[in-house]
Amino acid sequence: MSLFDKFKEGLSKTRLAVTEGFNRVAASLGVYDEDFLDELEMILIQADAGVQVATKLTDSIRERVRREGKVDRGYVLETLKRDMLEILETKPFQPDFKQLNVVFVLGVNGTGKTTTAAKIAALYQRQGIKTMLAAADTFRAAAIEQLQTWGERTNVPVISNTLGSDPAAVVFDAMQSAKARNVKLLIIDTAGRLHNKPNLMNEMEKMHRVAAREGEEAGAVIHNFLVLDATTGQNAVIQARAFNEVTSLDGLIITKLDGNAKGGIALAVVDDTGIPLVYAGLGEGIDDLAPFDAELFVDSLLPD
Ligand SMILES: Nc1nc2c(ncn2[C@@H]2O[C@H](COP(=O)(O)OP(=O)(O)OP(=O)(O)O)[C@@H](O)[C@H]2O)c(=O)[nH]1
Ligand SMILES: [Mg+2]
Repeated sequence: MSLFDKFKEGLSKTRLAVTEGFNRVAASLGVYDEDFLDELEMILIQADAGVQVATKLTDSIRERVRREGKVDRGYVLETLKRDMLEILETKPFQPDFKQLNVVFVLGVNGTGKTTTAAKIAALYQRQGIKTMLAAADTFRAAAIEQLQTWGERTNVPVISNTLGSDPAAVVFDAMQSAKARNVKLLIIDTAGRLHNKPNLMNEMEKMHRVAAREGEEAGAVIHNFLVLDATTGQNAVIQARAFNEVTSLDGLIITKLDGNAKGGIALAVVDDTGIPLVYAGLGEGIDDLAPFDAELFVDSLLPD
């Protein structure tokens, strides 16, 4: 399956809502005028693009409509695409594998962190990059087993400790092991944490300190990815803001884009935070993760 087909299939519900809405309104009004733009704004809001983005996207077309009374379909779609791409301007995750890269997978409960950690590991392991996983969610018994199961299935070693142990100690062990085995990509799965719980945020800082200290000599590069669940809608924007205040985020991953019509949230979070999207979760399977591609994303969303 091509990456475009993957996006199209994963985003099919959002695509259906946006495309059908667009075509229905166009057919009933028969013209692309100010009324059409009001309706389009609603369609974008319903797809969870957020009020700010919906207004921004339609206002840029509105200016020309005000001057000329109406515009044609081609102009609407071209302008939408151009402006969406401008919002989504991305910075793909292309680490230098000459040294060790440490990826922290962060986020609130249940967003898809563990699954995403395993998916990223599988993606690079398959490309021949020496990869390792660390189970730094020592809070939930099932979390450690869940990661170990993924590790076995994908042939990626998993560093773990016992339930209730200090997650920073797991990070320490994983850093030693990664350096000893010449690992190039260490992915650290972390416990779900709420941004308004100081002790959990302190725990995160401690993990970061340990990784930075243990990685310094080896020139390790640390990346912080925040996993957001598309089904939470606009709350994802608040989560991204809050995590970014405490730790500097290098990338966002939006999961569960499949199965719902809320794909517009990608536009809302990037517009609000300016943090690039690095991956999109498009299903529960190990291969259902795609490097985020703004062009494919936008083409998957808009009518042809
Ligand atoms: N449909 C779909 N489901 C997903 C995706 N990513 C994760 N999931 C599902 O979401 C559920 C939660 O995933 P986990 O990876 O356990 O989430 P987590 O953030 O590690 O959860 P906690 O450790 O409890 O905070 C699982 O049932 C996953 O299969 C995705 O992209 N699409
Ligand atoms: Mg987990």
